[in-house]
This record gives sequence, structure tokens and C-alpha cells, in this order.
Amino acid sequence: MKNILRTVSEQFGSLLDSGANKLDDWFIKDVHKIAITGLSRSGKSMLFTSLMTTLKYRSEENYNCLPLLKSLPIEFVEGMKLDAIESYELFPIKDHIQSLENQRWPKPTEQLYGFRLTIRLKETGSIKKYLLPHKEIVFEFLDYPGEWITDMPMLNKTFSQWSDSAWAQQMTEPQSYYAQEWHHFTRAFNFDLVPDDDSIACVVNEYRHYLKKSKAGGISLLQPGSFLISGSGFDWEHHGFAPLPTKVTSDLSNPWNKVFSNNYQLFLNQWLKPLKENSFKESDKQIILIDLFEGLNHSKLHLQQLKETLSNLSETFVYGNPSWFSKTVLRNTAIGKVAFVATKSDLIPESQKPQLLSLLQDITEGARAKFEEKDIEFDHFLVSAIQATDSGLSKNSLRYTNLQDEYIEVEFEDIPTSLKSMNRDENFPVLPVKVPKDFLPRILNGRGMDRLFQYLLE
Ligand SMILES: Nc1nc2c(ncn2[C@@H]2O[C@H](COP(=O)(O)OP(=O)(O)OP(=O)(O)O)[C@@H](O)[C@H]2O)c(=O)[nH]1
Ligand SMILES: [Mg+2]
Repeated sequence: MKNILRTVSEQFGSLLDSGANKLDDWFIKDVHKIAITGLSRSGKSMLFTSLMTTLKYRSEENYNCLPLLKSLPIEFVEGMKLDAIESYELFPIKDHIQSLENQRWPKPTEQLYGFRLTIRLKETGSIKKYLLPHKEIVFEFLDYPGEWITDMPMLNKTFSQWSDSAWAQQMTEPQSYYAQEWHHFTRAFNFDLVPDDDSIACVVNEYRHYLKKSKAGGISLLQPGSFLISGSGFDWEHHGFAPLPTKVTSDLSNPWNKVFSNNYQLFLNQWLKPLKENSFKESDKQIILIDLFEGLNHSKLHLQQLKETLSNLSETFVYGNPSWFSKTVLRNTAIGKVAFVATKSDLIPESQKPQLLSLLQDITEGARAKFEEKDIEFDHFLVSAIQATDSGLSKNSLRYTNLQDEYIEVEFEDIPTSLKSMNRDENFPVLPVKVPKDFLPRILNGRGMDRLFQYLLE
């Protein structure tokens, strides 16, 4: 077993290191810039890992995974190559496969990675039959920490606007529950004192503590999420800020207001603007990954808060770079495509998938409303990057290996089809699934990726 597994990551090694020259003579290119976005822990890195693995096996081993991917008929795929995108570090596929080999999930992403996937097609006249007049199909992908995307809407706000809205959010459920200590701290703190390095660090650390606590509690709206990621290029220890009680932000002469407004501007100018320009740009196709299980696991209020976050973010999702979007997509009358994808669908039985899809459609309602009048097409999908569970004895049950290495069977209740149909105190525990030993066939057996990519390639 060990040997077979070792070969998997070694094969990725050879795929990454070779082939650069062989492909240089291709001249017709069809470049798809696909942005896969999603909040923290939504399944981005796992989806990339699975996609690379699946396409690799599909093209090199002639293993017909993704049977529904009609635009890339397996008999015409000659080979594929992975390489870095200029100025981005290469996606650490080898590290991720190694983690899976050790039965651990890939680590959370702490910096920006890119990769270009080039699929070479055999020259054959009949390719045209399959609507593919190109010899080479190029996909460019970026992977980054989900926390960064939640910060983008801050670009349109002043410090006091951001601070007031963040403060209001912390006062409502479910955030208020996690904000108790932070609110206690701000009530006791004297904001009339002139701030110095130590007192600023103290306030910022208290606020960071709140962000961490809410993250662990399944809250998705965490601003600034960049303060939680060590790979973020902003020195929050020296130039941090935090939302302040409204009585402070409404007093323009308050020294804390001044210092935090300055630091907030530094954050936007030195970190967030360049990040947006370098990373969230030039894609006409968007895959928005959504993890519904974290919300289901906690409460209806958590799901409501996820719905609101997605709605607030939808403009960032769709027009990473608005000027490019209007220039390219609208002028060319090309249609922007958005796929809303509920990830980890292997965590429920087949029988519950229609319910999950319906819940997904409910959760994206606000986000969709923002671009309904634009020339943007969208659809909803369920995907699993890996089929980590097995079907159980009844149609509503599943079997899986838990973190204690026990292989057990669980029975499911019906998943709510909308927020309205969910009780306030209801929750649906998420299965704590360990990465199975036979992760490779289970990746090749992931569900929904072919339909998703077919939709984007059409
Ligand atoms: N069962 C199952 N679990 C999954 C699947 N994809 C992801 N997960 C779980 O979800 C967690 C998060 O997945 P990642 O791919 O790391 O998420 P991410 O969006 O890259 O997260 P950040 O890097 O923190 O932004 C993993 O550690 C797994 O526990 C899947 O297809 N099936
Ligand atoms: Mg990641």
C-alpha cells in the first residue's frame, strides 16, 4: 500500500518537473481563467487537489473519471501539464497529497498560490464534432486563504462606516454570543486615554481574540480576516485597528478614532488594494464554493449569517476587477458564468441531495439578486472533491471512519430545504470524517465535478 501511495506523489513530481518544452510548439490556445472563490474552509484547496488528481488520471492512465465531461472526450486527451503562473508560487499539490497519504486533510491555506493546467488534445479532424476547435486548453487557477475574500468589501468603506457596521453585527446573534468578552473589554476600557503602542496592541489583540473565537464557532463574516492569516502582507501588530463603540467613532476628535482611521487606510492602501488587483482579476468564470455543513452543524442563525455574508460579497465574487469586467465581458457580449457549489456533498446520503440543493438555492438568493440584471448566467451544483463516506444499509444512512478510526453507520434526518423550514434551535451535526486510507480511488470517485466543468466549458 505504502508503495502505491508513494508513487502517487512521485508521479506529481514528474508531472510538475517535465514537459515544459514538449508543449511549446502548440499555437492554438483556449485559455479559461476560472476563479474558484469561497469562504474560509469551504473546500477550495481540496477541490484543486482533487481536480488535478482526477484530470491527471483521466489523461495519463486513461481512467475514465469525469465521464460526463463531454467537451474533453478522453480519447482526444493526449497529455497534461501543470506549471506555475508567473509571479505566483506554485500550488503545493505534493504537500497536499502527502497529507492525504498520512490520512490528514490539507492544511488551511496561508498565502497565495497559482497553477496553470494545460491539457493537450490529439490532432484529429473529428475533434470539431465535439465543439473543440483548439489544440490546447489552458486553465488558470488561484488558491488563497478564504479570510482574504471577506475583507474585500472593506475597500468601499471608511473606517467609521466599517466600524459602525462591524459593531452592529457583533451586537446581533449569533455573533453577539462570541463577542461577550470583547464587549466586556471595551466597556471597561478608557478610550479617552491617548493611545500608545502598548495600548493599541492590547485593543487589537482583544479584537483578534474575538475573531478567532467566532471563526472556531462557525461564523463566516470575520473582518479583517487578514489579521488571522500569518501570510497576510500587513503588519497588524504595529498598524492594527479594531471596530470601536459608536460613541467613540462619532467623536471625530477622539484620538483612538484618528489612529485607527489612519491604520485602516494603511491596511486598504498597502494590503487590500494590491491584493485585489493582483489576485481577484480577469476571470470570466466563477465557481463559488459554499460549505453548508458548518452552518447546519451550528444553527439556523449561522446559516442566515452565511447567506448575508455571501450577499455582501457577491460583487467581489463576480467582478474581481470591475473595470476589466465591463471592458471585456460586457463589451464582447460574452456572458459571465457563475456556479454556486455546495461542497462536501459526500457528507450526506444520496437521498438527501435534492434537499441540500434546495437549501443551497435559498442561501444564494441575496447574492444572485445582485447580478440578475447583468449579463451573468448562473447555476447551482453539489460537489464532493472526495467520496469519503459509503452508503449505509438504509437509504438515509451513511458509513464512515471517524477520528477514532471506528467504521460506523449513522442515520440521517431530513435536511431542511430552506431557512424558513428550519427551527431556530435545530441543528444537524456534521460527520467528523477521517481521510480514508484508500483516498485515491475515492478522489477519482468524487461527485459532480464533471457536470460543473462541463457547464463552465460550454
Ligand atoms: N467529506 C469531505 N470533506 C471535505 C471535502 N472537501 C473539503 N473537506 C473538509 O473541509 C475542510 C476544508 O477544506 P479545504 O479545501 O482546506 O478548504 P479551503 O477553502 O481551502 O480553506 P482555507 O484554505 O482555510 O480558505 C477539509 O479540511 C476537510 O475536512 C470533501 O469533498 N468531502
Ligand atoms: Mg485552502
